[in-house]
Amino acid sequence: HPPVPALELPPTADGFTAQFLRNLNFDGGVTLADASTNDRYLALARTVRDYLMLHALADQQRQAGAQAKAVCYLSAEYLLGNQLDNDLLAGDLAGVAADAMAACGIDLDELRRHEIEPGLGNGGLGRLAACFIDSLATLGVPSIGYGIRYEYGIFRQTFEDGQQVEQPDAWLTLGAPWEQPRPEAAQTVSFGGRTETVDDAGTVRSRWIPEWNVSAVPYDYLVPGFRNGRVNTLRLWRAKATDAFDLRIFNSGDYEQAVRAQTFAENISKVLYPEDSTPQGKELRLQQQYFFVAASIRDFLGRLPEDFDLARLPERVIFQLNDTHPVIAVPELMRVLVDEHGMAWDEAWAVTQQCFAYTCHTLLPEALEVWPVELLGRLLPRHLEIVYRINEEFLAAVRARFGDDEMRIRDMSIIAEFPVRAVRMAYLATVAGSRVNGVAELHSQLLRDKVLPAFAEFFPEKFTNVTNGVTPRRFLRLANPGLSTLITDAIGDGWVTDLERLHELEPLAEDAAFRAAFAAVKAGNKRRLNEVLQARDGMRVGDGHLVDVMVKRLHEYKRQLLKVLHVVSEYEGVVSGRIALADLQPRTVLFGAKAAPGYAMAKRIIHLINAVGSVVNTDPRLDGRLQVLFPPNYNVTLAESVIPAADLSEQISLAGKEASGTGNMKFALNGALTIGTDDGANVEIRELVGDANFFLFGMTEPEVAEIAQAGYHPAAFYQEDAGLRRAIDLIASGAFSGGDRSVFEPVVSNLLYEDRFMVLADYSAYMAAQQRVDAAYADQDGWTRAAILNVARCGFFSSDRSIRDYIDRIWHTPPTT
Ligand code: 26W
Repeated sequence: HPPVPALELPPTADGFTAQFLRNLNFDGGVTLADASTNDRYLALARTVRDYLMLHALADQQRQAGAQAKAVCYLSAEYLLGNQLDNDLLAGDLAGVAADAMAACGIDLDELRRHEIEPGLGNGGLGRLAACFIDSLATLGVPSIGYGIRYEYGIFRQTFEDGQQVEQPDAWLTLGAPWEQPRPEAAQTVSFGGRTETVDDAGTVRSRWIPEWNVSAVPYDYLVPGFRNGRVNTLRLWRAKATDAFDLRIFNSGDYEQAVRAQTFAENISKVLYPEDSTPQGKELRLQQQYFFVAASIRDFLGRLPEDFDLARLPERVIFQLNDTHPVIAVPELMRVLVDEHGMAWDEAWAVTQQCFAYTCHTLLPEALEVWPVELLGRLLPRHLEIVYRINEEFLAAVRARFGDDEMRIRDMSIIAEFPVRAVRMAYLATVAGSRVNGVAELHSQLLRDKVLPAFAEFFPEKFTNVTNGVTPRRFLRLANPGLSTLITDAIGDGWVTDLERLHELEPLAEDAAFRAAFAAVKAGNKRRLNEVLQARDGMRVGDGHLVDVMVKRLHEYKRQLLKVLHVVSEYEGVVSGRIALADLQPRTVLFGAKAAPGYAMAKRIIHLINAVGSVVNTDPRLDGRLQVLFPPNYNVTLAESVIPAADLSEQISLAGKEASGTGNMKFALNGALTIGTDDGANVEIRELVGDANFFLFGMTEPEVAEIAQAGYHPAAFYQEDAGLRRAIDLIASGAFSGGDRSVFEPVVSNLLYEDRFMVLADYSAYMAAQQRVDAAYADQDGWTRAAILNVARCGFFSSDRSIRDYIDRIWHTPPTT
């Protein structure tokens, strides 16, 4: 085609400015003089995207015709965080953008603050998916992330009288400059109806006659690699009513009904389910799951050459199942191969088994999704038949190997019989996938031994581990510019894509000047956090305080209550005179946590934290030496300010319950010391940083299993430990609820009589570990040395390493150039 005026590469400030003004004028329809903050932000975002698009187009050109195997990452959640800084960094555009904004008289920081993060995930699983697509692009692995474009992401949390109130997250209302709708690439997804059998030249085949359709419209996000010219795609699907959908009803003459039907279809991508770990079994959620995987499979198959032999599909794709949420993709691929392409069942099953792999992200039995047969049969009748046949053949294989051991058959059946007939999605994924992985060494071990033991015996070769990781671009380079500069000055900037090079910092732990510089960075990060907290919530961490942080979803197994008991004990100690104020290490305890809206106990715990904070923070007897901060609406953006400022990272789940944790990695990588149990990836962090640089406490998983077996009696710990008794009694007395003993009574009685996660059993060990923390912090120089060693020894936790492990152990998809 004729030459078109392209953006200059490498980018210049003048070129950037010109494109920015074009976007402002022609896309935004305003002049610079009249532009609002939002106009300027949208034009800036568009301009950044334009530059990335240049790379994306060149990348597509390079990859066109290549026959490389691709990863399709199927995830119902992507907790992306802000895009602007991420894309400026990856595209090496920060300098020109800053110059261009200065030339236009625009405050770039104001535009940064204007951005609303896409919160299309709940917590660890969604954030992991976001780190993984960053690493896939940086490593140059052909890959597509597929998910759902929720109109409302994770709710915005506010507090009223210390209690959580949820507000809708209307993240799209001011425009969505990072996405590109591709309506021409829409797919139709069907639901409901029935199946019928047809005689196809002598073979009886089943076919699906669905009842209703929705259209899935893709919205593409550019996923740039770190300065490597690679740009992958994150394709998120939005539900729209199909024309046929409306027409049928319009023709019936019922206009209102037709519009209602449209709303019904579009509800599918309306809102992210805010439950993290306890599935609610809602029909709409199953609709969401099928909606996005059906669209994604069709989309990927549509990228293959017209005459492609689907028997060779495993040479071209691996679908990675991010937990059980996308597992309905298994019967969907079978249906497409058998019903739509006429492939023989056995061949289709062989293909399907090679095309899927499954990652489990939990150990809690209640988190494993199970879909009632009644619901599945109503929504996806053909898929239910397929699942039944998969199960029949699988159980026949089990019988062939172990005989008619009915106990074993009942245990391993993909169909559970009680309390209702239901499909166990984790079992389906395990039977169907080529690999099953846990997300940390301990988790993978427990997955084999406790969650899926019969399957590990039957398919030992399927089970593997890939320890989680986090992207060093966002969580070190961007979030901690001070430390990044210090590291780069010392060892060069290769660490950004080769994080093991942080080991080169180890000798500097013995260098007093480096320690001083490191401590100065931490102090600066605390000031930066204070600016953010002050502006956001009117809060600040105390000067000279140890910054003690527990940020993660609110869940009983994570044991925010153990942290609360520590705070209450310290408070009670000072107030009762048992602890001299001068002996109290000044500390700010910072919490961040959202509770699932229907999780009553988690919400009570939030209320308790706020209640304890308002008493402790204002009691003159504490003189500000102990502060509890709970900024609402913890999200990726706040994490980026909090993590670099932390001294102490709280990773205190009951051993055997936290699959991995990834916040734990982010803190250690930013030079916080961990106080933690022997759980999840804490185990690997401690092995790498060394016992001397980690505060370990609490029961091990085998010890937990043993006391659970013997019968756990929390009240006994209350009886035997005077400190614990005083803390619990103080809460029970109404000291944090204006004298009203009823407010926290459910929390107290749960602790005393149930305590499913053994908070009381670990209390004394935790208190002792906190004493070791205080003693260690008193030696500031020693603390800094340990912090540096944490940074130097955590290169393993790069998500680049995780992705390499997935490639080696599961995907076998080499990077392309
Ligand atoms: C509502 C159903 C449901 C069930 C499970 C929703 C969400 C889940 C997820 C599996 C919960 C989750 O995010 N798990 C976390 O995954 C992280 C990434 O692997 C781990 O680091 C965390 O330990 C694990 O809790």
